[in-house]
Amino acid sequence: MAEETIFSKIIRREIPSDIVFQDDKVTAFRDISPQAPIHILIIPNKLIPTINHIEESDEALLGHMVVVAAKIAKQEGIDESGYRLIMNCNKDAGQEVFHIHMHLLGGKNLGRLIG
Ligand code: D5M
Repeated sequence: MAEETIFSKIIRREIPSDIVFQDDKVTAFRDISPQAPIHILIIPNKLIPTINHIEESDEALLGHMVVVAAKIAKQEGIDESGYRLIMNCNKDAGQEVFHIHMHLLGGKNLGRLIG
């Protein structure tokens, strides 16, 4: 069994956080250390430690995370100006919290990441 992280407490609302969306599958909340004017994390309610732990049966869940991210981008008014979704896996990508999360970043020109 993987160890719970602080994100499980956020999902259960045991510690304060700025939740912008929650349903039976995912929770989305503002990042405590924002790297852009809008920085929201979308996480599955079930604990999956890293991208490497995603199973085929999780495909719909991962798709739902992207659908929710797009809805939140619209809600935040950045769907037309643009935004970036990022998921980090393990050390070289700088993953700090071992409960997968999708970073939704926007609200400014983020520059080019690749190319
Ligand atoms: O990103 C982990 C992210 O999680 C990082 O941007 C800070 C954020 N974080 C950590 N603790 C909290 C709480 N309590 N609320 C909101 N955001 C939090 P990674 O991709 O693992 O580097």
